[in-house]
Amino acid sequence: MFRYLASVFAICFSSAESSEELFWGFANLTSGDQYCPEGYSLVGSQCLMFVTFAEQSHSDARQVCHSTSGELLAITTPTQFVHVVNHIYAYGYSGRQFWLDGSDAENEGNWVTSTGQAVPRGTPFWAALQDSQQPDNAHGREQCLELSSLEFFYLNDAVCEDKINFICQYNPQKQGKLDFATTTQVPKAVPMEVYSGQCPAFYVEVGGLCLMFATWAEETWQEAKQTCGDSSDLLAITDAEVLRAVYLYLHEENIADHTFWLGGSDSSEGNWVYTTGESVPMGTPFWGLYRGDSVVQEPQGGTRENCLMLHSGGSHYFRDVTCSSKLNPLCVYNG
Ligand SMILES: [Ca+2]
Ligand SMILES: [Ca+2]
Ligand SMILES: [Ca+2]
Repeated sequence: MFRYLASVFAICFSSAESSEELFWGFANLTSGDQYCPEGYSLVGSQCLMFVTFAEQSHSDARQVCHSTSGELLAITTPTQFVHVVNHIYAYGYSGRQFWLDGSDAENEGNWVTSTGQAVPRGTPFWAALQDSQQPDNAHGREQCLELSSLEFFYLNDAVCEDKINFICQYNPQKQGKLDFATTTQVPKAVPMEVYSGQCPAFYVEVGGLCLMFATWAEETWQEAKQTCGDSSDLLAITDAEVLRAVYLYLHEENIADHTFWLGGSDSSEGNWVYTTGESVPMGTPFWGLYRGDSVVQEPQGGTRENCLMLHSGGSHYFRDVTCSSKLNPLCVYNG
């Protein structure tokens, strides 16, 4: 029975590998569990088990995953991360903490999965307050990777002996020459409008878009809109893959000390829209965390803060700020 289910899943997956959308639509016609072994649920393109019936240390949790032909879940792409976080909120797991596959126990600060793959660092994966980002190796003793409700399900390093819930990822061909984990986690081609020509002067191709990081201009949000001009808009980020690409570019080019305007605003309080008319995605993994009296998620400025920025000190997550602040425009070419 088990082998039968596994082979059905493998066939369904491989036939739809080129189109996650198609697979997802197809799976929705019937129970998603039909494509996953007992206990596992289809999340994005992976069979995952959210183990909420047990609280274990990191090593004990790994053993449980192994016993169901799985491994602790490795987070590898922003798109996969979005699927996991949305599933947690949709299924009412929102008060919990979950172990993931990842540790720096061997070599402090060098985060790797159980197969030796690098755990992606920075935004939009790890939790960030307005002035600091995980991992913080608190008290010098945090060496295991978790998703914590206390950090709005961003990544955090925690004490490996803590007993918490965990997420297993079905991994039936672990010993085989075809690595299931690899085939399911190859970053999918991200559906976004790709500008196929060369980018105009001052624009660089990032995440399939032509972007201008106007580090020379310090302007209000309204002024920044003007700076982008007729053939550009302030950037509208609706895809976590684009946020990742922007974050990596800022660090590659050593301009991560700059804070940029995006095109989002909530002139109608709480209703965040871009100048392009698109909705601003809310929650994790877009908006940063903010520590005041307690840790909350942005936006937190109410009617005082109505414009959207990628804030340098806050690890370039989304944050609301006063529209009269003087920041650098981030424009996307639409010509
Ligand atoms: Ca930590
Ligand atoms: Ca506001
Ligand atoms: Ca704010």
